[in-house]
Amino acid sequence: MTSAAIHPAWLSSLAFGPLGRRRIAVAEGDPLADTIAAEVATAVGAHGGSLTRDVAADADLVLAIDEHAAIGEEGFRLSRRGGRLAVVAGSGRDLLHGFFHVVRLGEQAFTGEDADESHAPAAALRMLDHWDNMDVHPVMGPVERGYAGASIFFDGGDGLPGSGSVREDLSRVAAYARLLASIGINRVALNNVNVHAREARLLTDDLPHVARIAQEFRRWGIRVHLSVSWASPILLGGLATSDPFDDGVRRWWAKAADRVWDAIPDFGGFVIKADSEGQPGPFAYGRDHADGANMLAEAVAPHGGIIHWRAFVYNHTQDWRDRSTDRARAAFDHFSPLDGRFHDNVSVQVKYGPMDFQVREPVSPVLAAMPQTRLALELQVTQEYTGQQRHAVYLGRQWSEILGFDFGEAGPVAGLATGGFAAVSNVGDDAFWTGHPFAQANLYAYGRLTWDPSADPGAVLDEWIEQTFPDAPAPVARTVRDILDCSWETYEQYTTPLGVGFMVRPGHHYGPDVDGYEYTPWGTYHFADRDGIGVDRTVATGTGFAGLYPTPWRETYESLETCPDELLLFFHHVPYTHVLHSGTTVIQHIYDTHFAGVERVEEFVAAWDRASGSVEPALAARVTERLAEQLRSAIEWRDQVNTYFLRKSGVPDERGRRIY
Ligand code: BDP
Repeated sequence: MTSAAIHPAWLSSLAFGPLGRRRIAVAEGDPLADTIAAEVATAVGAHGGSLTRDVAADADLVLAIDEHAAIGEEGFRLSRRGGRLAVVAGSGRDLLHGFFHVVRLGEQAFTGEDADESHAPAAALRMLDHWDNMDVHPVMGPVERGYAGASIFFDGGDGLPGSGSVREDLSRVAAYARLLASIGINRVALNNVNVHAREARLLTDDLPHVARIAQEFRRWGIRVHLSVSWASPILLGGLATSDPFDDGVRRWWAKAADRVWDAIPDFGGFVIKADSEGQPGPFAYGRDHADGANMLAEAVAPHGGIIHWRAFVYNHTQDWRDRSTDRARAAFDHFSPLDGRFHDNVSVQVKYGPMDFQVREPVSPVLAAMPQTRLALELQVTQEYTGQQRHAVYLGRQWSEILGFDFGEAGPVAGLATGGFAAVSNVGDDAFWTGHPFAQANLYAYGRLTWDPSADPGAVLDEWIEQTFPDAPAPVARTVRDILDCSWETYEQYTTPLGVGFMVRPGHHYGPDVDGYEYTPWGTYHFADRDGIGVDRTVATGTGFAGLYPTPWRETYESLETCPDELLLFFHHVPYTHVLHSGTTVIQHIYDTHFAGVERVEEFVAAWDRASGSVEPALAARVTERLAEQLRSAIEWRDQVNTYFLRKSGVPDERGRRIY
C-alpha cells in the first residue's frame, strides 16, 4: 500500500488551514522545533502563509523556546493579544504540544479574546502498548487482539517460529508517531506482552532495528519501550535459570539493559507480563512479583528506565465447580500485600477493572489499595470486548467515568495513577488505521483524556470530528456525533446485562455465546440458572470481593439497596424478578435493553445512509459495511441473550415481543 492511500486521520491538510494562512515564526536550534517547522512549512505551503525561524520577526504566531520558563513538565504557555499568538515552552518537545494545541483551536486560536493560559498534562507518562507479534501467531495473527490489519512495525512473519522482522519501510511508523504526538502520547511499547521466542530477540539481535523505530518516534518526542520475557536469560542468554536472586541472572539483565541504552539512549524501559496466563515469572523460583520487578528495576535504573510490571495475574486453570475462587479478587490478593516493596522505577500496571476490559466493570480496587506503589492505569483502546472495531463504540465516555471514579478518601482514579496511563493500541496497517474509521475516535480520546482526565468526553468527540472531517457538511458531523455519543451505552444494551460480563465466544471474543465460558477454567462466570443470575461477591454470603473497596464503596456494593443497577450482576446473584432502581425487573430489563439496543443500531444505519452521500466514497463504504455487520451482530446478541433468558426463567416479555 502506498502512503497516499493512508487516511490522514485527524491531521489532514485541511485541519491546518487556519494556521497555514498565517505568518508563523518557529524557534531554531532544537530537533523538535525542526519537526514543528517542517509541519508549518507544509501548512503554509498548502494554504498561502509564511514561515520564518526568527522568533523576533513580525508574525501572527510565534512558537518560542525559553528554557527558564517554568511551566511544568511538558507544559506550554499561550498568550493572545489582538489576534496574535505566542506559544512558549521549555523545550522543543513541549513546544510541539503547544503547536498541536493551536492546530486544534483552528480559527479560534487567532480570533479568541486576549488571554494568557498555561497547559500541562495531568500525568508524566501517557503510553500506548502494542500487542504486535513478529512471527505472526497461528491463532492471534500479526497483532494479538488487533482488528486493523497487520503490524505497522513488523512484517515477513509467516506463522513459523522465528520468522518475521522489523519492517524496512518505516514511513507508516513516522505517520503514526505524528498522530500520537498530536494527542500528547509520549511512550510506545512495540511488541506483545505475550512474548514469543521471536519477539524476545528484539532485545538482542534486532536492537539495531528497534533503534530505527525509536528514531522515527524521537522526531515526535516519543520514547520506545519493549515487552520482555521473564525467561530471557534462559532463552537468549543460555543460562539455566531466570531466578531473580541468581547473580548470573542479575548480571545478564544489567548487561542487556546496557546494550539497549547504548543503541537507544532515550529508551523508556521494559513491560512485563509474568506468571500470568502461562507466561513465565518469578514464582517458579519461589519469588514474588516484587522480587521479580525489583531485579529488573535495578538493571534499568542506571539508565533512568522504567519497569511496567503488569498486575493482570489470576488463576486461569480454575475448576468451575469450585465457587471459592473469584478471578475478580486475584490482582488485589496478589499485589496489595506487596505495597511499599516495589522500587521507585517500577510501575505496577493495573487494568481498569478487576476482570478484563469488559463493557462494564467496577473500577479495580487495587488502584486504591497501594498508596506506597507507583501505579499505572491500563485501558484497552483496541476493542477486544467492545465490538472489535466492527461495531461503532466510542470509549471516551467509559474512560472518563473510570478516570473520574472517586474512591472517597483515596480520591479519584486519575490522581491515583501516579505512574500514568497505558493502553493497548488499536492501529494496524489498515488504510483507515483502525479498521472501523470511527475507531480512530478512541485513539484520539485516549490521548486527550490522559492529558486532561477532566476533559468532557463529548467535547473530545466533537474535537475529533472537527479535526477529522474539517470540510464535512453539518449533517455529516451531526450524524457521526449522534452515532458515537451514545454508542458505548448502545453496545452495553445489546450485549451482557448489568455488569455480568463475558458471554462472548471463547477464544476470539466476538459475538454472543452466553454459556461459552460458563463451564471453562477461565473464571468468567454468570451463574445463570432457572431462578436467577449474577455473581455473589458480597462479604456476607459471597466471595468477599465487595469488601476489598474502601468505604463508602464496600457498603454501596455490598447492599442490594445501594448497588448501582449497571453493576448489580457483578456483585449480586438475584432472582429474575428482582426489581431494579429503575423500577423494572432484571428479566424485563434484559429484554428491553436488548430490543432498544438493536433499534438504536437500526437508527445508526439509517442516519449514515442519509448522510454518507457527501462523504469520501471509500470512507462512506467502509462505515456502511461496518454498520451492516454491527446490525447483524446486534440482532444475533439480542436474540441469543433474550431467548436464553426466556428459556431459563420462563418469564415472558411483558410487552409480548417476539423472542425465539
Ligand atoms: C486479555 C486478552 C489476551 C491478553 C491479556 C493480557 O484476551 O489476549 O494477552 O488480556 O492483557 O484481555 O495480557
